[in-house]
Amino acid sequence: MGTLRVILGDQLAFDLSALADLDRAQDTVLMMEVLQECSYVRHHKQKIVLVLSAMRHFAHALRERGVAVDYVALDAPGNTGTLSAELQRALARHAPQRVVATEPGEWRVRAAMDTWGALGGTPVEIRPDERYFASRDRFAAWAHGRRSWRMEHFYREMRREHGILMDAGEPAGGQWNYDADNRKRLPARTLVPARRRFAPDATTRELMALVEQRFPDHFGTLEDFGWPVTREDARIALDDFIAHALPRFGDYQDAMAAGAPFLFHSLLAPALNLGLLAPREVCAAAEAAWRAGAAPLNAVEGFVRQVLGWREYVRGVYWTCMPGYAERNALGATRPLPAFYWTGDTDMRCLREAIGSTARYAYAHHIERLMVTGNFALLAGVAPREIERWYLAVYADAYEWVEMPNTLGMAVFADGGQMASKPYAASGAYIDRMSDFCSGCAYDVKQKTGPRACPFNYLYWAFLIRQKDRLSGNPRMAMPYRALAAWPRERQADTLAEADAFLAALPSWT
Ligand code: FAD
Ligand code: DLZ
Ligand code: SF4
Repeated sequence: MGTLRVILGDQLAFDLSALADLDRAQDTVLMMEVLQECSYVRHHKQKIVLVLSAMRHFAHALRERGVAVDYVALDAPGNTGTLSAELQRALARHAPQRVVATEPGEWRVRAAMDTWGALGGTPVEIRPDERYFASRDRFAAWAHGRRSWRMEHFYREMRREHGILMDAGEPAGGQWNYDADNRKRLPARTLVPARRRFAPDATTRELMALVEQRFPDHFGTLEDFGWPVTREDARIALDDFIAHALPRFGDYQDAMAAGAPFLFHSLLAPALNLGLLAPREVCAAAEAAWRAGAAPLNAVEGFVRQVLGWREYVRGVYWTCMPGYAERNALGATRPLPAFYWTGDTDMRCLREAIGSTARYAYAHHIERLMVTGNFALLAGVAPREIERWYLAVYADAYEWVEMPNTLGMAVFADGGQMASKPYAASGAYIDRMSDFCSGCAYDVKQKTGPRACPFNYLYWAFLIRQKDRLSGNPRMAMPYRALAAWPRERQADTLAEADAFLAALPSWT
């Protein structure tokens, strides 16, 4: 046999580097469903179904193109449960001249891949993953020698380099950034578009039964599974987003609303991260909508900023800072994760909404992740690794390369400012401004202390008091620390005591 070409579950692209010089007559593609990848965190049931179903459909599409695929199913006899041991068995089956793979999205898997060359003496070639705008080297070159890294600087270079939303060397519309237009609260009775969801086909239904049987204790429910599992359906989802949601994506990018978990977001991250869609094509589709007059610039720039900016930036941070990044804990946070992150059982409505849609759809949009579940973990001093493992488990789009910097860097400031210039800490007033959650909450967002006071209020100030030595020198934190300086000593002590009592009463997950 010629070359054995390994494709992982989140590498489902026909133009993957591992397939570049495929010889249909001699080569075999190896795809492996393994227990270890399904259980290294307690993945949401929908995430396991999504990945395995997309893998099975991709294998089918490869076979339809005349490619030989050796597909190891999760319940195949003799399945050893790990990628490395399955590769070893495949080497014995095929005796290939060489193995070719594309670098994985996770340090842990990369470390395993680096041992593959020693498995039986077959040469192993690991190729760069070319599905991104910026290679790992490109990001490292940008980051090298800079005292601080800021997404905005990197993003502008990417816009120039890839000619996206550029006119004659200048940013389209004359401005790089439309963030100021993109912070609107959703007016009451706004009609939110129904989103294109995809009913599970026979393959997906079979996997739903398998996952219920093999992973009954994993987080989340399967009833509302509606993710695209093929490239064709992912393209339909992209077209649906561009036509119905993109025009207002910018305006309500930061808004939150009870019972409306998707708002105007794209829902494309699961398909993008699996490889069913390419970041280039989604940016091109958004830009084309603007050029055709079908979507305003603030929406299109806001969307491109997420895909060309944030997504590429966090990947660069991950690979440049790993493996040490995983251990960062700049604020010395040690609290165990409260149990309600898994159960949704809390009187705080904002958290109940965000965790509820997470369980139901394996989805919550960015502001719910950052300013509700993330903000609470930050203010409560949850140990970064505990909250980080939670995010990795519960979302359909979660892979370490993108999840970890968002959690450690953006949500809980565990990297001490490598990624973000200040912690995204906020009191209940922010959540009240950007959502309708507070009106139906057991707590009162206007009250600062007392049994009915919104816990985000005293937790916010207690956080600032506790972290004074670490944060008060940050110029972007000057305003709240100036306010705090005017507080009498007793008020500070009372706030700390109230926060401590609230946190002490929270059951943690055992
Ligand atoms: P949209 O709001 O429609 O955004 C468009 C696209 O931009 C997304 O599909 C995504 O590919 C990209 N994008 C947007 N924001 C970011 C960002 N901050 N970083 C990277 N890409 C971004 N995103 C993941 O893909 N996987 C994760 O595991 C993940 N974990 C996160 C954890 C935390 C604590 C936070 C705060 C954010 C996380 N994000 C993650 C980023 C972001 O929340 C999701 O990409 C987004 O909510 C996915 O929904 P969407 O496709 O509707 O996104
Ligand atoms: C997430 C996931 C799951 C649930 N299962 C598999 C699997 O059985 N086989 C596989 O090749 N990949 C799976 N994946 C995706 C991997 O975890 C992912 O490729 C690595 O974490 C690197 O990003
Ligand atoms: Fe959340 Fe506080 Fe508003 Fe309740 S009052 S929804 S806890 S911000």
